[in-house]
Amino acid sequence: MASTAALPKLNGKTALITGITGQDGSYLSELLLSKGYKVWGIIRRSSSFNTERIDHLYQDPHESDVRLRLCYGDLNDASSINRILKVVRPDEVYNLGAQSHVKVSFEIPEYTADVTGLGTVRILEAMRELDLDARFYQASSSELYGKVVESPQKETTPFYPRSPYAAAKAYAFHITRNYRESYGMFAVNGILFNHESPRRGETFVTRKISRAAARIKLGQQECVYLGNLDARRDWGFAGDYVDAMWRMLQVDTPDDYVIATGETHTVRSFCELCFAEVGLPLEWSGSETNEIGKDPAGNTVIKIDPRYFRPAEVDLLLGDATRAKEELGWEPTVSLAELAKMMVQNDLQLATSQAGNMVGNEV
Ligand code: NDP
Ligand code: GDR
Repeated sequence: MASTAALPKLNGKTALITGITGQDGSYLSELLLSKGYKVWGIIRRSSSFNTERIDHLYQDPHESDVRLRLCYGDLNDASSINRILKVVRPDEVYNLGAQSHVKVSFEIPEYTADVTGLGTVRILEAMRELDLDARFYQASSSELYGKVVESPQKETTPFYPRSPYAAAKAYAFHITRNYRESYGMFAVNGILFNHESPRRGETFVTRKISRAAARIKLGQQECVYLGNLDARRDWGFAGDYVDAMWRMLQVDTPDDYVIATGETHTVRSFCELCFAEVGLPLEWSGSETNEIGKDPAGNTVIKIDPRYFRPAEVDLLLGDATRAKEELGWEPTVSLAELAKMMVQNDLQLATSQAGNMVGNEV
């Protein structure tokens, strides 16, 4: 772990990433390192290792020409944010850190508001106070659209947050725009629709399904419990979406952009893709509220558990990324079928190499 107190002089472009240990943080680090950036990541102290997604990028800080460095900090600790910004003085700041689980945000709403909402203004205010000439990216979300007002959803679609998480992200969105308009800062929102990958957290629905399909195929798990199978999402590949983040900070004029594939699918159809990939095409039966998915041998492999339903659901997300395509030259490259295949194949490998646990099934 590098200490920000003893920073070597850095040359070239430097990026600071909050949430570097998360799905997007790991892909963004890879992208920026491949472009020659020096990357600083803020990590939280944990009682066990929490850097698994970036371990392959780790460089011993004692070696020369180290381009990835990590330092301890927390979005709910303004002093740590101030200190890190003061010492690192990055050219670009990517704020990806968040309590990012929508269902969990109903259980810890205040904490979510603090980290996911106020964390953003802590960074912006520190940048302003330090008079830092850096570009700022805020990880805004399609959850802002919440209840369907218009479809497909684009930059001009009104927000209607449906969870403490989305409400916190709405604050973060507006404060980012406000600092841009008030102080002329280069601060932008990427309104990213759901994006997934083999590195997706195990409690988000796509990974929960791909992991279950693999483990059921290998006899390590009998069935998976899910919530609302009718929810529709616009799912893309995380690797494509971090490229859009970077592009947003390279344009001349800061603006906010929707990033999406322009296709929407149900949770049920993602189940079908994943189970077909392991050779277990699904048959559905049961009532609307108690649907079950069976494999070709008649075994029940998907059951509904009401605890996975949310107090308020986001029924339909479908994004229109026309502005990003025209102004950033951004395009998604991975179809949902390819994404499901990529995730299931990775989970098959993982399941054969390690005896997994069931902790991920709690949320
Ligand atoms: P993850 O949940 O995978 O990663 C979240 C990151 O935030 C982790 O590195 C986590 O650290 C860190 N973090 C959590 N709490 C704090 C805190 N108090 N202080 C500092 N860091 C903290 O999220 P994703 O990578 O999927 O998403 C990245 C960002 O984009 C998030 O802000 C998310 O809300 C947003 N977003 C994601 C979308 C998606 O589909 N993936 C779509 C739209 C927006 P640790 O590893 O220690 O837990
Ligand atoms: P989401 O992702 O809430 O869209 O937020 P998630 O994968 O958690 O849920 C997607 C949809 O699937 C339904 N669902 C289930 N969800 C989970 N987690 N577990 C289940 O068992 C289950 N069964 C059905 C949900 O009800 C929901 O409709 C993600 C996060 O990455 C946010 O940080 C990000 O902002 C948005 O995507 C865009």
